[in-house]
Amino acid sequence: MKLPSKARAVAHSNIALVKYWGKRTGSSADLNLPAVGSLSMTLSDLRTETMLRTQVDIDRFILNGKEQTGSVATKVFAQLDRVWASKHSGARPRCEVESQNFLPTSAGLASSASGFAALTLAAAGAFCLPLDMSALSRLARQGSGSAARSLWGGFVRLDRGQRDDGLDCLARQLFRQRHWDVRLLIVHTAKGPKPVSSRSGMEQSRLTSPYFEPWVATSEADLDAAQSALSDRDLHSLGTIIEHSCFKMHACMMATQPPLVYWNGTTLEVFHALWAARAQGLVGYGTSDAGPHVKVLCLPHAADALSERLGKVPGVHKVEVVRPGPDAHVEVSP
Ligand code: 2P0
Repeated sequence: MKLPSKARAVAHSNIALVKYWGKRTGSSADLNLPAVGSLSMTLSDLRTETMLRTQVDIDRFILNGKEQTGSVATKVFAQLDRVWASKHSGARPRCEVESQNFLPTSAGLASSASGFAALTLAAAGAFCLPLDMSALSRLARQGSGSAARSLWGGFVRLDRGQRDDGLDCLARQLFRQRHWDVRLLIVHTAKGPKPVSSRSGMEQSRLTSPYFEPWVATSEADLDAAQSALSDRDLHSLGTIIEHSCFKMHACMMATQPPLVYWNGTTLEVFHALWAARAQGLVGYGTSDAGPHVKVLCLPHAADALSERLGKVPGVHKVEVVRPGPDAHVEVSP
């Protein structure tokens, strides 16, 4: 079978409004099944662009212009193996993967989400897989849980499922990009990568945090309530749920042994400033991931004033404003 010579994919990053933290046990670790479902907004602007070339002699992975070796490259080649083995038998062709992240890498801004989604889609194009987004999302999830949500634009839900084989752990688009014109402010409170990877942090939480089980038990209700609030374009209801989901996740992290504290002092100051603004009628709701940055969901008319206000909190480096982003896509060259 003659493969295309190259495929170029673009996938946008996403931020979970209802969070994913922790893996299911009792099934193969390679399936990377989440303990809880999640619900996200895909982001405009922040994205990964990946070019995959097949007519090469050795596997290479170049990220932001620099060749990567060690565990980062190993994960990328393992993902190529998965995508290849889902349709073909025999040896996978050697590949050169060149990715550009238009966002900070490993800083709690979901570079693995857009990265593994773009990689999976580029590999699917280059290896002649059917472009069935649901199936590709399952493969992307095996690379990184949050990547399962980055195949679609707009608002996406990933259900945890019950089956040990993971076939019912599925992501789907709930609402398209244009469903609701909201803004997400990304309030940067630090520079550089996070100290503990999500994958090892999650496992530590599952093993040691007394709040892990309640976290899992209460997540499904948050998902359903968030979906309903999103459907109604009800910022107050959605905002209340996203802050609750974020703080529950961080409580679970902080009660891990040793403590997992992804926040810095500025993170908390930003939340206080956000709540003070809200009390005065300037409305936004915050969330934060496995990193110190704060993301604030608000309506367009509040974005500028809130950015200005949060940008003045000491320790804040910059505030970016993004919107709901588009679907991932791939172009294949013969
Ligand atoms: C999320 N995070 O839902 C949550 C909130 C971090 C906190 O998904 O182990 O890099 O590769 O599946 O996808 C980060 O986790 O973890 C993440 P793996 P991933 O966005």
